[in-house]
Amino acid sequence: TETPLLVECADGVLTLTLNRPDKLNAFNADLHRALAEALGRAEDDATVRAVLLTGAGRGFCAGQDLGDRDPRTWDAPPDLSVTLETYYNPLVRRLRALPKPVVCAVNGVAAGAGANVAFACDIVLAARSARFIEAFARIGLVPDAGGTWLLPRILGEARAKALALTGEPVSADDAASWGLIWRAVDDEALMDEARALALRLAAGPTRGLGLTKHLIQDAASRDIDAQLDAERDAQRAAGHSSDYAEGVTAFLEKRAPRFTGS
Ligand code: T3D
Repeated sequence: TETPLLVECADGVLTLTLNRPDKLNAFNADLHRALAEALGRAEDDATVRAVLLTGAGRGFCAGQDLGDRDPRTWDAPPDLSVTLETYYNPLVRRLRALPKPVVCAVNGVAAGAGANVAFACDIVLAARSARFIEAFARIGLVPDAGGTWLLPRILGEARAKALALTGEPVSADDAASWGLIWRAVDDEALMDEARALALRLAAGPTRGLGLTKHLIQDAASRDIDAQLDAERDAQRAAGHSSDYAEGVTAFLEKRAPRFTGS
């Protein structure tokens, strides 16, 4: 059988392509395990300085593979808390904990956990034809993969509830103007733009970028005084990176910096 995840590393970018196109790249256990392993590599391998996540075929990801949840084959319903604990929650935690930027190129429809996993990435570009669907209500579930945390923070309760309760699709343009994603781009330009962005980030001051990502994520759970303390501590660490010394030297020498990620 085909590998459910294509993994390629070049020029500091680890490109992960969800590869179950016949099922719009829906998550099954094999795909989850492959993603977990690849993100583990992104953590451990210092030559990986950015991750690019995308999907093969016409969809990005249709969420959980419902073929693996067929009630006609049950004796009793499955305990879905187990799959969240085993797969979805660790995936979202890994994406957010990774001290390196994760770019997501949403090439087509992103539904259910597929939408919320995209939103958990650091910079999300979407093809203008892509749609985001909080599909959970359509099958009697609640939004997972961080959706109920993220949506009200970004959208406010009114839009968050409307999307989650109706399962209505959101266009890439609306997702961008509502702040759910960074940018909607023309379909044919998506992968070039996403690759260029990932390459640029991979050539950046990785230490400082990772610290910045975590400061911004953690701000939601801190007050201003605690956040100022966190900035102080992160700046101390950034100031000890060799990329900081290189950045200032390059500025003073009026040349482009050559960051190494250390
Ligand atoms: O269970 C747990 O562990 C709990 C965790 C839950 C997390 C979740 O994500 S729950 C939400 C699960 N996802 C959905 O409910 C979305 C289901 N899919 C759709 O509603 C539609 O496919 C889309 C709106 C995403 C796209 O529609 P469309 O018309 O562009 O495509 P299509 O024809 O529906 O799908 C194309 C093929 O992909 C089709 O197969 P076929 O008929 O060509 O053989 C379809 O069955 C398959 N497919 C799409 N989504 C899934 C899927 N197969 C299995 N699971 C899917 N989620």
